[in-house]
Amino acid sequence: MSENQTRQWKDADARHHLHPFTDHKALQEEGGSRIITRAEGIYLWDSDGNRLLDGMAGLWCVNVGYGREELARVAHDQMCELPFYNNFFKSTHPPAVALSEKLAAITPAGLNRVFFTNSGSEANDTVLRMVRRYWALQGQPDKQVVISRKNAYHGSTVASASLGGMKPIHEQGGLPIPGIVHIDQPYWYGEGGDSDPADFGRQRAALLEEKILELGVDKVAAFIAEPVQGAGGVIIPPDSYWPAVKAICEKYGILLVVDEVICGFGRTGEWFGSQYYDLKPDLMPIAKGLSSGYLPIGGVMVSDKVADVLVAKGGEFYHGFTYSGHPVAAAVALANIAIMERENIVAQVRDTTAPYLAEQWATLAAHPIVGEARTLGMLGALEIVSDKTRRTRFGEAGDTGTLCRDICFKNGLVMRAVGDTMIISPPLVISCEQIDELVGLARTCLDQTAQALGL
Ligand code: PXG
Repeated sequence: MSENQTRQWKDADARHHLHPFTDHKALQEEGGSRIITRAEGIYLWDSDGNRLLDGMAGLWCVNVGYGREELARVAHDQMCELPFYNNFFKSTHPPAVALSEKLAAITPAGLNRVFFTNSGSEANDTVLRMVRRYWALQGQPDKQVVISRKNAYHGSTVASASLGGMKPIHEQGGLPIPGIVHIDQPYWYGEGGDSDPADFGRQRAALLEEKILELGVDKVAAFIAEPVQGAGGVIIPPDSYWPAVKAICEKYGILLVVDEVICGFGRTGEWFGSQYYDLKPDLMPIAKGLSSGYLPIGGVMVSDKVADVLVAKGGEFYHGFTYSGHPVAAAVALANIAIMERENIVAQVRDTTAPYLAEQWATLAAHPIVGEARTLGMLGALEIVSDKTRRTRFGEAGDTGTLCRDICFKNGLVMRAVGDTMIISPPLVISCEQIDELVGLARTCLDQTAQALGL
């Protein structure tokens, strides 16, 4: 691509394109967007011809890697056969049927039905409406409140951003909407101080019980959480956390919603994070890895417990999207799952590449500016600190993360910053040699970050 072409794209982009989660003033001051033009395997190329190792799998989604022509062919064939028909008004089509059957087979036991959406955000909007409908049908219309967690990410629509627990998001636009409350997260490194991680995990789980009792069981509909918080900074809860949360949900009979938008489809080394943590979700939102991001598609897996009520009690659920279960997206998702099965990608992550990543990533903990290096499956985080014992950060929160992220881009690595936590979520097809490359690049970038900080 010529320099001229790149300039034209950047200029047109600056004039006409409002990007998601972007400070446009700052973007333009920095010279505009990076233009990504093609990709193959775990690598991206920009319009200047630079190669980047995509440590984020796009946006936590390209699980089978880039360049899968098979998926393009499936999309092509489905577009020729039936490019669109809806699933409303007593209709459906073969791709939606086949995908729902497949999802029932690969998701945890008891989840046998899917409500299709186009994104994770829409899946979580569906969750909010569905849990309230469930309790209304059960004769308990006052059970309306959903408990979530601070620093959770569940999407960007009004309902899903409200379910999320990110303060800066809530501050724009008067969120959360009523009926959603947030408890503290199980972030031991950031908030656990000197406590024992297992005790801390139990304490943070106990907050759920306290909140249920404070609100009254007759008011609480559900608890929603990601198995491992992704956008919040790859927060891996202490092992004591999930068993305690699960027991509390069971004790009080509130619905457990496990948001698998990031953890689903192999990211943890199991098909679903719920299997990793032995959870039995009542509702399970999915998206991203469902199609490896090749086309937009999401959904909510619905347990027999909930679905049986929705179906048995009858009455219409006034909810759905034009493109719910879009035939082309459904066909591609099905083919994506077929690739994962054929290539044994989940087992390879669990048995080979995730243990290797864990081992190699852990070596970064010795770096002078790394306070903690953690992984779970194909998720990883580095806590950047100025003082390892006190866990103090450099200067303004987030500045060092941004500095390190920019250095990563310059060195051909996509690694994201959440505040001063650096995170990765590479394509699941990354090999051990490529993990060496990823960790080597991360180390170089940490060195250069330390240097830029004057160390
Ligand atoms: N739930 C979870 C757990 C997510 O991570 C959503 C729901 C919403 O999905 P959609 O498809 O509506 O985007 C997500 C999305 C980031 C980042 O910066 C993360 C997401 C989206 C955009 C940016 O890490 N996760």
